Amino acid sequence: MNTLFASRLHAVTAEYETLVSLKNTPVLPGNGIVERYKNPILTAAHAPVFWRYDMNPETNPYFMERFGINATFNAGAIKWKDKYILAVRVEGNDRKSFFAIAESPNGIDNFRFWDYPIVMPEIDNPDTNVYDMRLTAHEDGWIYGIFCTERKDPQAPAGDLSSAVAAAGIARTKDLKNWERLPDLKSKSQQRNVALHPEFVQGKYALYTRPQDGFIDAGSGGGIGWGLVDDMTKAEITEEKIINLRYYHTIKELKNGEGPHPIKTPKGWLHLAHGVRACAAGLRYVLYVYLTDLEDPTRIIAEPAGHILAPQEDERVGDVSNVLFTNGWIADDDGTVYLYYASCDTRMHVAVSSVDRLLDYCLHTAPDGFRSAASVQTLTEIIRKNQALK
Ligand code: M1P
Repeated sequence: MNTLFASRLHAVTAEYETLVSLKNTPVLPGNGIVERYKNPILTAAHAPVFWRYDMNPETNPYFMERFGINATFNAGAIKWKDKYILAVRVEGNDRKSFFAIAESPNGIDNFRFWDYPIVMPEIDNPDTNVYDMRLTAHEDGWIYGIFCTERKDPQAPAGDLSSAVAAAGIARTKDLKNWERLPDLKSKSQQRNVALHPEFVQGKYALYTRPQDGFIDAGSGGGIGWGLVDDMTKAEITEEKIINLRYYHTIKELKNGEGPHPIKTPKGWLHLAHGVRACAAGLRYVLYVYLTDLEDPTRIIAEPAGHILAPQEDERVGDVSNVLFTNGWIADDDGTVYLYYASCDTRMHVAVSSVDRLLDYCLHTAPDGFRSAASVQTLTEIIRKNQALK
């Protein structure tokens, strides 16, 4: 082994081990609703050394990267065999995304990737890019992964090499290693941010959707949709209704999308979603929560105004700046909730709350009044009550 190879191997491995072993700590006091943790839980540098490097000194005498990883983000999540599991969107330097499982013993640090990425079978019309998988352990016994599959727009004029078509890809597994690919969801429009509800509703599978006119723009797609499906092996939505609308001058004016599937609580289904607004700096993606009825998951019971998490400090900068995005959370049996979110399509973070706290937040925080005067009225009421305590 040459000296250069040996010293680089040593340095790169030591750097990796230090990174993946870092203990994480909550950022306190926080806002009482949710506590962010200090370190990102996954970055491109968390990709194993044996993914990025050819470890053979004969074929890689300079110990250089042979497969660069650009980003690790937008992970689905599930508690499985007592481990906190993320199905991570890993993006190579070649811009292609794929899925890989990372696991942690405690949900907040020590995330390590499994040795191999997920080999997602292709269908007749192969995906160009796959990303943002939502994991659902459905009551039918399968774990489903619903993700976005992107292909070049066949209608794009010659020379247009960016127009694409988004659809919901569907796969299922029993062990998170072997995946059975099912046909893509059929629906009237393009789709992204589709998530599977964990229970049957009226004897059918239920999907949260995000109908959109084009690849980027939601257009006439009015918000987060809902549709019932008879059979996931040939999933088709014929009737889609919007259950969480976009509104003028709110955090979800331009687009919104369901995050992971909702958590069942005694007071309703707790939802986590992203909202997008436009501003001079471009698009701003923030996270919000809402609550729907246990019997009718499409009926909103409560939706506090504004975001629960928005990009701050280092989270603001990355490949696609000013973005927080989520498609994974885990509710433990003791009620602790781990919210996994990505910043700027670059890295993964965790914030921790509890079912009780999120319900309290939903049920006792004022909804959006859609006008400045209504916000002032809400604030005045809080101040008046606090002053009365003196
Ligand atoms: O770049 C921000 C996000 O943009 C898309 O989300 P949406 O369809 O709601 O705009 C997705 O491509 C997502 O992966 C990405 O994080």
